[in-house]
Order: sequence, then structure tokens, then C-alpha cells
Amino acid sequence: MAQTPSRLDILSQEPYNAETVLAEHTGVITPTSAFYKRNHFPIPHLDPSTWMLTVDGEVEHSLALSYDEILSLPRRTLSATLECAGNARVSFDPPAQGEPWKYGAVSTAEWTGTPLAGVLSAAGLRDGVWEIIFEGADRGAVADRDGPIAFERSLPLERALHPDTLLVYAMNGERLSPEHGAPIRLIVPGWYGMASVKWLAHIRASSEAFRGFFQWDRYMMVDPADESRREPLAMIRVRSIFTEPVDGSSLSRGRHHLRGLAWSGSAPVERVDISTDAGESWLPAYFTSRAQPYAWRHWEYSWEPDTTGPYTLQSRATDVHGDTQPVQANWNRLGYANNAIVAVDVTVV
Ligand SMILES: Nc1nc2c(c(=O)[nH]1)N[C@H]1C(S)=C(S)[C@@H](COP(=O)(O)O)O[C@H]1N2
Ligand SMILES: [Mo]
Repeated sequence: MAQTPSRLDILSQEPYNAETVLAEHTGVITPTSAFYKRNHFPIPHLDPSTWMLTVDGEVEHSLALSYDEILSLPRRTLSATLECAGNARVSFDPPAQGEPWKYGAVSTAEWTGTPLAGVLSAAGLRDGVWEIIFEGADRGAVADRDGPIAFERSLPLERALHPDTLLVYAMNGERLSPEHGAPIRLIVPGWYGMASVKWLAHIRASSEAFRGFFQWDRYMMVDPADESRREPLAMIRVRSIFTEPVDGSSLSRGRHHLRGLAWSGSAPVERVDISTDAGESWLPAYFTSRAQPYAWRHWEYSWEPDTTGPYTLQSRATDVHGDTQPVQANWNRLGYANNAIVAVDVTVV
């Protein structure tokens, strides 16, 4: 496995889960070796020369597509930020269940593939299709279900047909690697990472709502006050992080450039405000990279502290829909979608 441990903070080896070290985010695109990895099961190593993608269910013609056939379809490239819905889970209090991600389960890549819509139209969707179900080739045991099961997810028809929903074979200009879903993965730009199914093996058109484990028992926002109130996770919520300085660091007196990233799945980020006094007052940061539909933006803020001592730095992103980061995110048992404002504590000496 191509891993460079200094660029990734490894949470577990089997399944392999690793988050990006924030200081690695110097450009908009995350180098593939520093891109976070999130796996539920062991990574399958598939041979593209024998691998086939089956498309069936409520379709006029079932398809079995080879890797080369998919490569020959119309090509589309876009940059998209992928964030795990469990990113920042560690900052929930009381602790939530699940992998203890800090702030590094988010990265951005340039993805190349073909729109899923073309393959679905070749198969011919029947009337009444409601969802498209995607199955990965990875398998394993999960709580409360007879195992082993596959990683399976569905998308509402509208999102499956969106021209930016891609069957992807290249990441950052290189052939997709096994850890990121080779030979083909789905990429659903703007959605939390669980929707972007890796090691795609089977696509099924369905006239019913899918109730698989990773659709129904996980990646659900369950209201702690009433567990019958559940909302499936979809779009990435607006959020920002600091890449510099690192939490707990000491800074000299004088001028500093605070730096970070901001993103939102449903709309471009419009502003980032910075507080250097624990949220008392806020001033705008400026962007140092352009707005793109699905990729995060770099921001900077020039700061010259008046006195020595401790400071709490915070950033707050707002998107063009007016969605902004809360002081505290809604606690939920499975610890998803924590987009609360992050505090970075530094000491000026
Ligand atoms: N087949 C399969 N697809 C999967 C997963 C998985 O475990 N199996 N994990 C999902 C989750 S939860 C996330 S956040 C992203 C992570 O993608 P990455 O490892 O390329 O960063 O893949 C998604 N696709
Ligand atoms: Mo995830």
C-alpha cells in the first residue's frame, strides 16, 4: 500500500482508516498520498482486465461493461472536496460512536470519469424508477446484520442523473489506486463521502427506497430526543478549518498569516470571518483561491497580536445560501455532520 505516514494520521490499519495532517493542505488539490482514506472493510484488489460493471434491475437492457468500455465513454473532469460525514466526530461532547476522526477526514481531488447518466440512459430506465443502488466489491461483518455484507448505497434518481455524478477512473490525473476505489468508483460531488461508492461492481435501478445497512442503519442523522426522527445524510454542510497555525502552538510577536480552507456541498462559500478573541468580534478573511462549484477555497487573514499571552482563534464560513457554521453542532449518537466553529488555541510569546 502506498502510504506516507508523515502525511497521514492512521486511525486503524484493518480496515485502513487514515486522515490528512492539516499542514499538508498547501494547495487546493490534496496530493493523493495525503488524501484521507476511509474504508469499512478490507480493500479489494480488482483486476481491470477481468472486472465488469453490471447494470440491471428496472432497466430495459441489462448491461455488463468492461473497464475499457467505460474509458471509451464521454470524459468529464472536475475538482471536488470529499468529506467523511464523521469528520470532527472527536469534538462531540459527550463522545459519539464511531471512528474518532479529528479534522482531517476531508480532502480535495481532481476526478476524471464519465457521467453516470450516460450509462443509465444506455440501459434505459423503466417508468417508476425511484433510486439507483450502488454496490462495492468489498465485504465484511457489521453489527446487527448477518454477515458478511457488501458496502451498498443508493442515490435518488435525480442525483444519479445529475451530469456531475461520475463513474471515476482517474484521480489527480493518475489511474485510480486500489485504496481509492480502483478500477471504478462513484463520485457524487457536494455529498458526504459515503455516497461515493468505491470498487463499483453492480448498479441496480429500483422502484423502492433502499434499506441497506449503510443507507438505513448508518449515515442517518437520528434525533436524540426522538429516535424515530431520522434524516439521511446528503450534502456536505458549510465548514472551515485552520491549516496554520496548529492548535497549541507558540507564536512570536509581530505579523502572522492565519491560513485555512472553507467549503460547503450545497453552494459556494461566500465569506470566511475570523475571530482572534474567542468569538467576541469577527473580521473577514480574504480568499487566495477561486470559487469552484464543488471544491474548497483557501483563505488567509493577516494578524498582529497586541500583547503576549493566550489567544483563541476561530474561523466561520458562510455560503451563498446564507448557511453558516454554528457555535455548537447538533449532537447525534453516530456523530455525523459536526460543522461547528473550531477553536485553535495559541500563545503569543
Ligand atoms: N465500497 C466502499 N465505498 C466507500 C466506502 C467503503 O467503505 N466501501 N467508504 C465510504 C466513505 S464513508 C467515505 S468517507 C469515502 C472515502 O473515500 P476515500 O477513501 O477515497 O477518501 O468512500 C466511501 N465509499
Ligand atoms: Mo465517510
